[in-house]
Amino acid sequence: MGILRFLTSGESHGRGLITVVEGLPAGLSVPIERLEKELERRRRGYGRGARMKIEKDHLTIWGGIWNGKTTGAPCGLTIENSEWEEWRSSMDPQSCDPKAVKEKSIYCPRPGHADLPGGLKYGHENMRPVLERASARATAAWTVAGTLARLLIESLGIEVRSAVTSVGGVTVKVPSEEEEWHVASNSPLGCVFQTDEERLKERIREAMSEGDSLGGAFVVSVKGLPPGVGSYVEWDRRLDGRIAQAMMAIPGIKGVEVGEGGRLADLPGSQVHDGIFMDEKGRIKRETNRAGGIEGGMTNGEEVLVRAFMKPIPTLTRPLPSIRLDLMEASFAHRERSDVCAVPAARIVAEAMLSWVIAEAIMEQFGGDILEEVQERFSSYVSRVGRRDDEKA
Ligand code: EPS
Repeated sequence: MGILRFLTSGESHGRGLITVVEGLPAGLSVPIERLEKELERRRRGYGRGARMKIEKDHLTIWGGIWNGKTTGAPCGLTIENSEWEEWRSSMDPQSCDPKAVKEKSIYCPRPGHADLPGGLKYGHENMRPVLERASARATAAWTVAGTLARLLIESLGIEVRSAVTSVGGVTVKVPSEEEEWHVASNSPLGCVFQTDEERLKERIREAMSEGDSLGGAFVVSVKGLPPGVGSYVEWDRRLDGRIAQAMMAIPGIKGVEVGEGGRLADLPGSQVHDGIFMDEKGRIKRETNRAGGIEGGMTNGEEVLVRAFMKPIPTLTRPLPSIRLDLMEASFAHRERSDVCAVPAARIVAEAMLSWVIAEAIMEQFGGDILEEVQERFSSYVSRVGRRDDEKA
């Protein structure tokens, strides 16, 4: 059992979502507006479906937060689904209307979705219960948990941001300076330049008109970490391994890279590793950051850079071949309201999940019951080892 943990419950078209976060220190300020802001960022982005215009993500805090601060008790939060009353007859936990259930039933699994293996695994010929849970809707609840973690690491001077790097094969400029990161973080599509944003929109419109869907890639950056967060001593303490797990858990993510990632496999060591030198004040510096801020499963004090690659959404308006499971005959995959591209939303979920992993590692290393204790332990460690990316300024 980790020091910090979270669980969620809820279906995409059920009453709503529940998040319970346990292990946060007491005394952490939790402005509900901040949680709402991250949920709003996750809803934005060109290419999302009609649902995102309807959904309000109405958030309620049930416990663990008192007078704006954590108490040390588990934090329980819910998000209501805006359309619950419309879905109630087919989604009621106790008694559904058989006619409504029939109308919403799904017998033709979508290639690329959890429908088929999930239906076989849990014995659902009508795969409605599978897609209700194997839905990107769940990531709203993850965003709540990750934002609580983010508030904790932000209180230690650690910053998380992200940018979209491609959609459907169209690549855009990756931020390199602070101001660019700021612009990309606030842009609905995660771009530095308006012209790039237009190019991505154009690509999404094209896919939409063809009844298709698109994937893409994004990068998440963490600034302000000292060297030595995570560890090399056992496989499950290695920070890059934990980051990869959290990123791969986001629906649709098929690959994760730290720093230059896979591109490093083709180069000789002399062109890969980041030379170490001392500046005029005797401080340890790096010439480059191809390692993406992680060496030996630990942060090395440079900016942590994580890239993730997302496959296109499996729900297609022009569906692929499938079979009808109840009749065992050839058919086409199920179609329903969906997004065309969820890459800009996934990068917000990735910010939250990366915050979560960093917060977990920090609580393991510097944890305490009270925020001030965590801050004191963290800052005494930082004064010993330094915080290299700060020193660049
Ligand atoms: C989703 C399909 C769409 C998305 C949904 C995930 O919802 P619906 O089927 O109700 O139109 O909008 O994403 C969210 C609800 C969300 O909050 O991200 C799917 O099939 O996974």
